[in-house]
Amino acid sequence: MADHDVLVIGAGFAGMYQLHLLRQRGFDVVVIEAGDDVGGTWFWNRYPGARCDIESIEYSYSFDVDLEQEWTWTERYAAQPELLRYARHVADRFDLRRDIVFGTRVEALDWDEVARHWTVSTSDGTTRTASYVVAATGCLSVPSRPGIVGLDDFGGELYWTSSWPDGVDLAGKRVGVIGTGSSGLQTITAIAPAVGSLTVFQRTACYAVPAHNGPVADLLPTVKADYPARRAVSRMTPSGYQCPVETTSLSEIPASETSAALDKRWDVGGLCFTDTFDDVLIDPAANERVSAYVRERIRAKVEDPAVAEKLLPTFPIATKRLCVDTGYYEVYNQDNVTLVDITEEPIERVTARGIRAGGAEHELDLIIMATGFDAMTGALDAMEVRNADRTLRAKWEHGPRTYLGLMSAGFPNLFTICGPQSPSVLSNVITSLEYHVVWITDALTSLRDRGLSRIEPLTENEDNWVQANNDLADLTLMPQAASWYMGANIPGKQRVFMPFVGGVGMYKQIADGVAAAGYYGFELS
Ligand code: NA7
Repeated sequence: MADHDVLVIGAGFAGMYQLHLLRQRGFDVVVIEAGDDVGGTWFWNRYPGARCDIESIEYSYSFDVDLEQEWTWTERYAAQPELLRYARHVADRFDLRRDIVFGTRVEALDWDEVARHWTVSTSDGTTRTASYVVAATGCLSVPSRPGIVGLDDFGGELYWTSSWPDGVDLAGKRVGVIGTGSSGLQTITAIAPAVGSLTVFQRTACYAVPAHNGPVADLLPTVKADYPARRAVSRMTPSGYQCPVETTSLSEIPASETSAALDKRWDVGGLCFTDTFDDVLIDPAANERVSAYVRERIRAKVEDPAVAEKLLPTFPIATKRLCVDTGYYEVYNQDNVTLVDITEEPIERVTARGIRAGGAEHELDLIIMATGFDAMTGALDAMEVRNADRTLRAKWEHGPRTYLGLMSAGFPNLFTICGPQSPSVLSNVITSLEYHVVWITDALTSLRDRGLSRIEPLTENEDNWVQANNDLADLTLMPQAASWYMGANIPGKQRVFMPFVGGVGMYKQIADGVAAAGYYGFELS
């Protein structure tokens, strides 16, 4: 007999709901969480300006109608403190903490075929057994630690956006930021008014579209009155959320009207800007039209044309995660802000006094690393996941191999929420994780009801799913960018497009069909 029916790794938004639903179905569950509280991404990422890039009315649980009604979001895009408060509220409301072990990291999982359970070893030196393990470990939870020479020699303060401590005083200091993805952009914009000087080290210029953030109070009564219907629609969209503009093909809009169509979406802002053109990731000409439009917008915002030129992205828009900004480009109009394009002036090393790039030493009091994550596979790779002499890390050496992003052949009874080859990071992740939690819980309930205790995908079906994912990605422009979707930000990582590009609605139809067909492609015993 295992210690637990199910062991869940991680108490972020996925792990919390997984605990709640399994408990409701009568399973004995324990959750192991590395942090000291719930919230996952929103527990760790406390850097100045940290904010969600999906609208709060969409980026919220839909599983409980009372929760939906009682929680009141203040802003269109919720900031990190509000998201963490929400996570804590959910933990209190559903009494989740009593089954969560905090401050403890899972280090190894070992499958025992005879006993039919996983033995889970944790950083506190203990082991637990569980019939099933659900990895709710997050897609962007393991920071990338680029090997920049001399980082340890820096004599000033050094912080990572992904593990920002409380009480950092930036006032009047000479600050350097490395990285211009979503985290870098938000940090740069938030700290620019307070710091003495700001030097931004940019490797790749990003596309940022306006958030048009603001209070959401006016909208909430209508949304709350219609939440169930709204959620049902979101679950069938490609991205797991809705936009207030119709989706269309840019190539079908007459040339004389494309500017107006782009202006309209710019005025809406956020990820809807590209999401509402269904050909932007497929048709190079449509993509270039949208990319060029944003470049023009950047030129118009930045006063110094030479600086503006460095800020212009060249890769196809939306093939890397679009950034959502509030005054980012305008920061470069401040006298105390310097942009260093490290493709022209490469970082040679960090010194005791700052960063030397392109032969010049930038003296700094404080360096902020906003250099991203080992996305999608990082958290699973960080654990020893073993079945006899096989490890998941070795199996995935040339890229992740999953069936539906839910399981991997050779590793029975181990589920991943929002694993590679599921829509996850290309979607409103709350929509995607809720779907996986329900799917997994239904599967476990079905196994229990039928007196079964083992589930594993068949290799042939897994191979077909991997192939389908690659084929779908190759129909798009996505593989053209050196993105973390491709694993391109981690030296030595296999370059393969990791998320499922077919969209949330299509994925749901496939995975619903698999379950309805008695878990087609899985071996149950
Ligand atoms: P991202 O989007 O991966 O951004 C990381 C940034 O750091 C990006 O500009 C990188 O440049 C840069 N980077 C990474 N390594 C280096 C080195 N070695 N030297 C210089 N610059 C480097 O991570 P974020 O945390 O900003 O955002 C992650 C997701 O969170 C985001 O997509 C949203 O979904 C929310 P690169 O582009 O690789 O050239």
